[in-house]
Amino acid sequence: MKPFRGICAALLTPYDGTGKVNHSMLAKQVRWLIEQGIDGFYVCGSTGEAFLLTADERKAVLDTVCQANNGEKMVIAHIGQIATEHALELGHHAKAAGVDAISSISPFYYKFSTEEIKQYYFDLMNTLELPFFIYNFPAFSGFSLTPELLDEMCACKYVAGVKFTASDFFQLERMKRTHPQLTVWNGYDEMLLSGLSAGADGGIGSTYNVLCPAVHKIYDAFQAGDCDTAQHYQHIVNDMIALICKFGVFPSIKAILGFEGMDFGGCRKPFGNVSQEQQEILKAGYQTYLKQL
Ligand code: MN9
Repeated sequence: MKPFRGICAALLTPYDGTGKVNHSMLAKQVRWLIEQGIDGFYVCGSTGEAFLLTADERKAVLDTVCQANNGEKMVIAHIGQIATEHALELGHHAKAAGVDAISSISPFYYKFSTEEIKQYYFDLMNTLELPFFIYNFPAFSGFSLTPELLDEMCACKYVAGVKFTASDFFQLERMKRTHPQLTVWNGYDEMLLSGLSAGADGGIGSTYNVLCPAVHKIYDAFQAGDCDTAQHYQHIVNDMIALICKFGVFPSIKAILGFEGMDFGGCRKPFGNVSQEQQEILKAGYQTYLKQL
């Protein structure tokens, strides 16, 4: 099994001129990221527009990623849905596709009780019997995985770790301290170094689709104990992330991929897209970024 650590891209979903998923572009992106030094892929998460895709589209996206990856890097399939049964449908497909691990956001929109959310996770893990990463993203899901709840969830042997998209690094530190065997993935790219300092084993992020070389330098320098270099690259990365956040995360990253010759075709509505003027600013920022590598 591949080690669950390092820098993973939360893949975006490209569309063609008719709004359909562009599978050849997706395969191209996977191969390009492998050349860029990526350690793995998180498929159909928030960044992949999971909840703007149909279940069939999500399955097809995962198939394309697995084929293009050809077993080289780790693949984590996000199977989150509101209904347990729907998540399981994606989970069975992911297992057959041969993924290394699965992951899910907590069921959202309805105010499910903690007990119901716990049961959702146990149902997925015990049915699918694969390493599982709990996707903790309170800002979007409205539900926060506490260290205490993680303790309870660890009664299940399939818990492999947490994708921690939050900025309470005390919580992250407690989780890792209590469960050193788990992998904790830092989820906010602009705070990768902070997450690593608190004990994270790596990061899964949207901006790694375009910033992998510099982000890997943060990770490698931190592993080597060179915090000055790690901080230097976090600053360079954050100059770009600040622009990306200002103009809309997914449309901006797709625009930058366009500068690399990969036309991702914007995001699905109601997401908007970047303007011509914003594209120019992103292009200038990206050129400055590239010069600093
Ligand atoms: O998966 C991503 N979260 C979202 C994590 O996109 C909602 C992050 O990579 C952020 O996009 C990134 C920019 O804030 O940190």
